[in-house]
Amino acid sequence: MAALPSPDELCSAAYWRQLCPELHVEDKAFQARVVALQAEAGASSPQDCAEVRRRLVEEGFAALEPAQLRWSVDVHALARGVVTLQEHGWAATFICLYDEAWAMAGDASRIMQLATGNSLSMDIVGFLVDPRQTKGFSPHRDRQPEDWEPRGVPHEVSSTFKSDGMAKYVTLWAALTDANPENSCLHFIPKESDPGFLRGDSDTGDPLKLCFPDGNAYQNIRSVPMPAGGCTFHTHRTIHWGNRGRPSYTGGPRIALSFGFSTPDFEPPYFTAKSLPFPAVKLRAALVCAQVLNYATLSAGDAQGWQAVAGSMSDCTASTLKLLHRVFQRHAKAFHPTFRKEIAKKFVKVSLSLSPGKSLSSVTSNNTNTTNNNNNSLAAESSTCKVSVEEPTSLQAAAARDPKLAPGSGSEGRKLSSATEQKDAGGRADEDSDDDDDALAAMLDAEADTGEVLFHDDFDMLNAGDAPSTGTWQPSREKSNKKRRKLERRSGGASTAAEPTARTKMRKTRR
Ligand SMILES: O=C(O)CCC(=O)C(=O)O
Repeated sequence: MAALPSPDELCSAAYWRQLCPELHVEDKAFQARVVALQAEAGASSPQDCAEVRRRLVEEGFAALEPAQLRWSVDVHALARGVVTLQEHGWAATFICLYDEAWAMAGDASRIMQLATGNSLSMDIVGFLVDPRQTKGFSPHRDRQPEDWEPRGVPHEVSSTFKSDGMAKYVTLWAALTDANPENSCLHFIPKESDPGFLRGDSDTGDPLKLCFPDGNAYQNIRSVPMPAGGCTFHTHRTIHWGNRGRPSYTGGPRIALSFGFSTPDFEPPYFTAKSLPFPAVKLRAALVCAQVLNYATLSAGDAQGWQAVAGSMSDCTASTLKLLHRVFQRHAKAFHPTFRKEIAKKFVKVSLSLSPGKSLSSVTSNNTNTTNNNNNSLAAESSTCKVSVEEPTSLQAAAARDPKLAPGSGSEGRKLSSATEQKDAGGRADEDSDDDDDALAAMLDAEADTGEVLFHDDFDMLNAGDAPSTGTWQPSREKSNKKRRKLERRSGGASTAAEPTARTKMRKTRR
């Protein structure tokens, strides 16, 4: 990418059309053809859907071969699109800018309706695994009590299953290219071999150790290689991962698109289903930008997994994060409050983890060698996304952030210090840096939006200046307070954070 586009370009159909002319964006004729095809027949037979249901309840995962599926679009065209996007510096999830991805979401929704009764939650993520550089996600469960408790769902895992045993959250993972152990495919631990599946995980124990009490237990692992056009299914409690492929592998990358499906009481859709089957391009752009931020905390705990999601964006700087956040903010009102809160937290957290001019990959390299000081290999922060990451030391290192959010080095082809980006990212780099502090503004916006104190620790830490000395910028208490007051005045009054009545701290949680 010669220069990052402006938020306007990012939200325009024309920009995405010229990147992948083979695909469609807001093409009414194409959309009508898809809808007609979908009306003719389901994407899989009722018998196959019934078998998926049975296997999900019995084992926690299932699979359908390409011959059992009838997608309304060409999955190879989607895979080529992901490669093209990657070549232009965009994460695989940006494939959701195209009508084809939403056509597939519609097909998947029909299968899921029959197999589970769950609806599209809009947690859609693209993966491109090049075994020479990246791998699939490390072992994790998609959801933990920290994710559902804030929405009022009881802590007990049993409350996240329906009375017939079906999970209230199920993922459909579609292989857009062949996926096998050479280039990474998915692996599952069956429900009956996983004590924490229904019982829950302890904060200190390692769920994987419980699954593998002896050598024989490793034989319970089930690998599911899948040709392009096939798909797998797993519940939110099923431990799964994408393996590390063979580094000397010379075939094509493994590309996949995963769609989350939930019940509204467990996890409401990120935006209303009324926007389906083909959401407006602005909404797609906002969702994808938010999803990249949503998964960006992975950079600290599973660097290569993060690279599979983000591609060359894995190396992005504060300026790119800011651009993503800005695009999301433009349409934030269209999203569910819990998702808005989640994205604000993630944006703040990731932004604060960056040193001046540094990229997310430098956070990664700082953290990959650190030992996880808890015993839980599935440990994670609270996050409504499919990742399990070690709690990054980012909050402790928060004062290492860049006050001017100065554009820094980008990855191949990404000129993050481009004029376009600087203009959008403020273009005011030489002006009052207080006005540039999007992370602080995001904290206040999110707190005003939710009426909750979400960032107490971050404010305190910034004010106290107790972060480890990194030789980089550290705001003084006075400066930070001044900035806060200024932002509060701008947003029309003090946020609830100014005089907290109930303190809701950013919690360190585990999965
Ligand atoms: O593709 C991968 O490596 C991981 C996929 C995954 O964890 C998911 O879709 O839930």
